[in-house]
Amino acid sequence: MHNLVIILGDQLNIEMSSLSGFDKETDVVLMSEVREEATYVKHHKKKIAFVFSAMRHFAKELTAKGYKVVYVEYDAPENLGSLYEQAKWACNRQSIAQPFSAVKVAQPGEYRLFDEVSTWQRKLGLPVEITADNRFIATQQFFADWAEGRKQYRMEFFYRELRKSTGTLMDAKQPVGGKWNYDAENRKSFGKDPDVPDRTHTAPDAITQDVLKLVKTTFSEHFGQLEGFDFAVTREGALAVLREFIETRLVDFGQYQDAMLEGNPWLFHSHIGLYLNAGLLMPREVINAAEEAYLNGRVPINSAEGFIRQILGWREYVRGFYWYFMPALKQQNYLNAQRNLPDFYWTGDTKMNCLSQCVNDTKKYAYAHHIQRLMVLGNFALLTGIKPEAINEWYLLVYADAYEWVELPNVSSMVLFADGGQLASKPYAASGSYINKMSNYCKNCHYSVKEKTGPQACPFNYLYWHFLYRHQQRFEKNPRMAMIYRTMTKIDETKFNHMLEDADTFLLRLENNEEV
Ligand code: FAD
Ligand code: DLZ
Ligand code: SF4
Repeated sequence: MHNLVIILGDQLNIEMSSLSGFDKETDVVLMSEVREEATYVKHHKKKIAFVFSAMRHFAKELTAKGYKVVYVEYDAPENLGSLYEQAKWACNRQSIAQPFSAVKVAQPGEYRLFDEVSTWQRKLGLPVEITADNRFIATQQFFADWAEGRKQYRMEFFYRELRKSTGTLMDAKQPVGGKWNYDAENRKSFGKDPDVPDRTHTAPDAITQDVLKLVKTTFSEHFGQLEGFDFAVTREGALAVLREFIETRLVDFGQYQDAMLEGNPWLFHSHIGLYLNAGLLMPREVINAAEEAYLNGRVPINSAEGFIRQILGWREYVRGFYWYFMPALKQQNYLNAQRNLPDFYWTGDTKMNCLSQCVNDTKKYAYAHHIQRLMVLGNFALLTGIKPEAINEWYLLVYADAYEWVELPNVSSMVLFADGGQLASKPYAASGSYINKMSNYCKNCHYSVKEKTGPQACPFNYLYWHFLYRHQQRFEKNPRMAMIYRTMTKIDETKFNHMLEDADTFLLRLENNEEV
């Protein structure tokens, strides 16, 4: 057998299933930087720089270990622009090796590419083996077995199954500490002068410098700032980021995981999402490191459990959810949201300080933390009814950790409630008071978070009630929303009508692309 093993830009781990059984005498790895993957959405410049540099470093690492690697750089004359064309080229290029008897590739993370690769066997006239995507702990079948026969698919119960089956944070059959979930202890905001440790900065080496030059000239039209690139681009570098997180920030991760701070999106988060999603880190080793820190008494249970839940719970769950509900998930629009994406999602130019800060963090770093994505950027999209395809495209291209398998469930199901409640039991809608409680954004805002109506009122306040009012029929029977609908009936009618009018005026301004 002479195998051509294709390694995609987010499969950068020597333990990938497609590399298992690799014969260094006869097999060849193919990696290519291709136009199709780099431009199917206009990814943030920092994301492309990260993926290309990490790919080049991984190819070098494989070569040093004796693997035969054909690496096609973006500007190379033999670059044909798509993964398929490049695979065909490699198969036809007799000089690389003996004619290949098979092509191997680990299952692509995104449905679009999986669908495409599934046609290769017919088109290439060669066996194409799609091996399991082993960058996750749970298989797709594990999720499907759990989901079978359920009406609701709540992360919490899936997570408990994984805690039990992997023995993570378990004391025999009971959760360590007696509780499955410590969320109630994880909602602290910052005081006046929070002492936040710096994140890990990785200086670009020569390979990264070359990639930065390429991205600067080739992808100048893409979103985001390239300057200040300091992501790790190797497994070793990613492990260093993980280590520093475990040693310096995990201890406070729990209590501050929902807090936001002007000018600093990094806070006590781990900043490893991009490394996990590119294969530089594997979820099991990350979970083990956090569990060990708890068992050694270095971090409290609410931090260790809260962090592990993000990875063993949310990350595994959304990936299973994606494959279980695709391709239908992409078409969902339960709330019939039809609005175009406002320009300020690209520019950050809005008088709403929370949104301006979160967009600017995103532009600058290709990063914003979970609550910025959910309760500021997402909340606004939900309340104003931005159409799923527009806001999904935005989220897919702006973050360095974004791939459709994780972005789509988070945006369509969690943020937009577009699946009608398969993922979330109620929409994550909130007024300005939530943002004010969890951040210091409101202090520097043109609008006043305390005011509910009038030109100075925080738009989130009246948009919140407008949202609840226009979807009343859908939500008033939802037991988790009964209280808020009871509160709604108690609001003075004149004041309520005033809020609805303010919301209509605001939505009209948004539609006309006027400054808001
Ligand atoms: P931490 O806060 O330190 O969390 C640790 C890890 O847990 C993350 O690295 C990630 O691997 C995992 N995790 C946490 N929350 C989630 C979640 N909801 N879904 C899946 N994994 C999770 N995450 C992505 O990896 N890619 C995306 O494209 C993405 N898009 C999102 C869009 C929206 C609207 C929302 C609300 C969330 C999105 N998330 C996405 C989840 C989460 O915001 C990011 O994983 C996290 O902010 C990455 O930063 P971190 O590594 O510092 O995470
Ligand atoms: C994200 C990305 C980018 C920007 N470029 C490439 C590339 O040039 N070559 C490649 O093999 N992979 C790239 N990727 C990652 C793929 O888009 C990813 O493998 C699919 O989205 C499936 O998850
Ligand atoms: Fe955002 Fe409203 Fe606070 Fe301004 S007042 S920062 S718009 S929540």
